[in-house]
Amino acid sequence: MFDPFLEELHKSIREHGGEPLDLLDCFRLYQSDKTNSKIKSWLWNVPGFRRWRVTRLDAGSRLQVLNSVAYPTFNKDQPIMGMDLLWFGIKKKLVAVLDFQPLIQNELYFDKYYKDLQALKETFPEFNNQTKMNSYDPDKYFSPSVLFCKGGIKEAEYSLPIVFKSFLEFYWELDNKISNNICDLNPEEIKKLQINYDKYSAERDPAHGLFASFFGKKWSDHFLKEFLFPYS
Ligand code: BLA
Repeated sequence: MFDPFLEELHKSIREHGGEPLDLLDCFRLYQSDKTNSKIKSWLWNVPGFRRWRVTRLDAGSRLQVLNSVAYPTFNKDQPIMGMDLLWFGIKKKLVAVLDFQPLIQNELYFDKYYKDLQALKETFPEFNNQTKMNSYDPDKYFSPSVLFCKGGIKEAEYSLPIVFKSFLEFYWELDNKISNNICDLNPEEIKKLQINYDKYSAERDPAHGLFASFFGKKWSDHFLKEFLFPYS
């Protein structure tokens, strides 16, 4: 389901000067014969970013996932790129969340970075899911322009490819936005906010139980702490 998106993401990272980094073997690919599922991850060194990770989980018709987070270097106050795409094949259910995850909730910050994302959201009302988030606080590291779709095959096949492509393009363009720091965030503060993002996400991420059920608790704890959210 998500392989074309994975390829597009990796191609786009390479086009922006990204180089693959070495990863522990157990993070690069881990599989469970018992549950017939596998999980692959990549880590990229990308100019302007201190860390860019990508994960693809394949548990057949039960679940397909593409998840990626890009952390800009501490001298830039631009948002963290976060995407979480899930396809529950048996129920034919799509959960797609794509956001420029804001370091702070501030109107000036939103004016600076979110015009394109907001326009994209307005073009695709199916990405304007209004149901309350269960595990996360929408006002913490999510923006008012978050693209959030709970849909089915129609959204997965028709809207998501367009939304995904535009989302990535708009994220790369953030770099071209005036680089002076209008919100007075200095590198020390940016570092703190990014560390808090990892701590907060490690606590809230609804994936942990799911990982444990597919790959066992020991590996899942290791993966969460060392790969997904190393600052947690
Ligand atoms: C939801 N993400 C979920 C859910 C699961 C995962 C199982 C619940 C799905 C449902 O509502 O039925 C799974 N999350 C994963 C997996 C990984 C992961 C497998 O991190 C790791 C490989 N989540 C993110 C990022 C964002 C994000 C970067 O990891 C930001 C865009 C958002 N995921 C996100 C949101 C929900 C979600 C907002 C809905 C949760 C809610 O309703 O509170």
